[in-house]
Amino acid sequence: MKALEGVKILDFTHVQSGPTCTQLLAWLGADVIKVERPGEGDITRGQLRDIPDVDSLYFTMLNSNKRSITVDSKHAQGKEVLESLIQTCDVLVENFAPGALDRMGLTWERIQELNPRMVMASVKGFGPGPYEDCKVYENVAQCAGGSASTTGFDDGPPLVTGAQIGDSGTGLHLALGIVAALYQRNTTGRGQKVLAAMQDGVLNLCRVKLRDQQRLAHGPLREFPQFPDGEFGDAVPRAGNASGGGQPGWILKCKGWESDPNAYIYFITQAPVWKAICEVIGEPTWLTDPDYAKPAARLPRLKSIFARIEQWTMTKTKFEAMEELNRHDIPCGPILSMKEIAEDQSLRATGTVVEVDHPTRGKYLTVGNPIKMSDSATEVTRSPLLGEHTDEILRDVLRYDPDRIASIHQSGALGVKPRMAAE
Ligand code: CAO
Repeated sequence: MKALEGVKILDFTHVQSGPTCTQLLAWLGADVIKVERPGEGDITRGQLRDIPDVDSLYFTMLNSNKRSITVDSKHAQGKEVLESLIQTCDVLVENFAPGALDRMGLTWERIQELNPRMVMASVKGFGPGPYEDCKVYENVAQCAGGSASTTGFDDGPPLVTGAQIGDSGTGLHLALGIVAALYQRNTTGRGQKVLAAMQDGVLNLCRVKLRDQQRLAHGPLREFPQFPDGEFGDAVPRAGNASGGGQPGWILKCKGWESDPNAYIYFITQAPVWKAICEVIGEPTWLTDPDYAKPAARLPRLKSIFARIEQWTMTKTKFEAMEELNRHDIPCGPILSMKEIAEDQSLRATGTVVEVDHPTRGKYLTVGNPIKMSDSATEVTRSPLLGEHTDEILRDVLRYDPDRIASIHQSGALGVKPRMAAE
């Protein structure tokens, strides 16, 4: 038994934000039926391809554990199929550009008419306001949500981050909204609309920076690298690698940094282990020296303190430093490359990195479910081929008889007839 067993999701999502949401729901046990445009399907199937004519890793890594049906939503009979699916499913998830679903005739009013219990969940770039009609991709959301202006170094331009906080982050927010709406439906019997705007999702993840914006009114941000010598303007500046929390931290070089771009460690000068830090790096006098003994005294000297600690970290590899510092409970983190993560056996053992077999691609790695539940285990299965389950869904989910299935195929609403999944 899985947590969301019995929940049927009509997955009208594409690209990244929506698919991350429905993939999570599939891992939690929901039956996710991905509706795709006949012929081409989700645009990511063909984007960033590494092997010709094979679904890209972009697609396969965002669409595990789903079934695929191809339906032309603008074809009369395709619309009929979609409306039957709306009547059968519990949740419709979509991340089309604003207005696209309405243009298909699937307004919220129509959806409620068809199925008052339906939860309709959407990702949009922006919530209601001046930008509500804009199309939005990941980095647009990072910029509009406050991440880019606060990321990077003070003397450089704004930076986007590698973590897909706009897409995957918003998918996560939406998944939570869907699960909560399903829970509320148990009491009310009604569905509801759930909206996660990417700008809002990014801002939610950047809330510490809005905290700092308000702190700025009361004086300089003393844990920032701009303190004490630099200037603070009227907006939160980029903090480089400074910690966003109350424990100062920085990225320091380790042995091999000259040739290895990831031979670095994140070092946190947590106050309760200051004694251990001083002993490990060989600066015992810092324990009693009034310039170093107390956290507030250290703030204006962080640059030189980290430079001294770096002299020590440069004598160790990042893994040696990690081992030694953790022996003293000093919080730190090696800068792991994607190669190291892909090869990490402990991540494989927990199912966080999973190898999956695919009929046309062969074996590939994907990121498994980061949420581990004691009574709802996740087995990651491969992404579906385009339209692989079209007939299976018409037959088993919509209970259409063979004549009806044949007639819909004949109409052209499903594209070219795919092979049955079992064939
Ligand atoms: N059958 C027929 N038509 C279909 C279809 C199907 N099965 N599935 C989709 N379509 C049509 C839509 O109806 C739409 O047509 P109209 O514009 O004529 O109404 C069309 O495909 C394109 O949809 P779109 O506008 O959503 O796609 P796009 O590539 O132009 O824009 C994106 C992509 C992501 C910018 C836009 O969808 C968007 O802003 N989404 C919301 C924010 C979001 O999720 N962004 C994250 C993207 S990941 O970085």
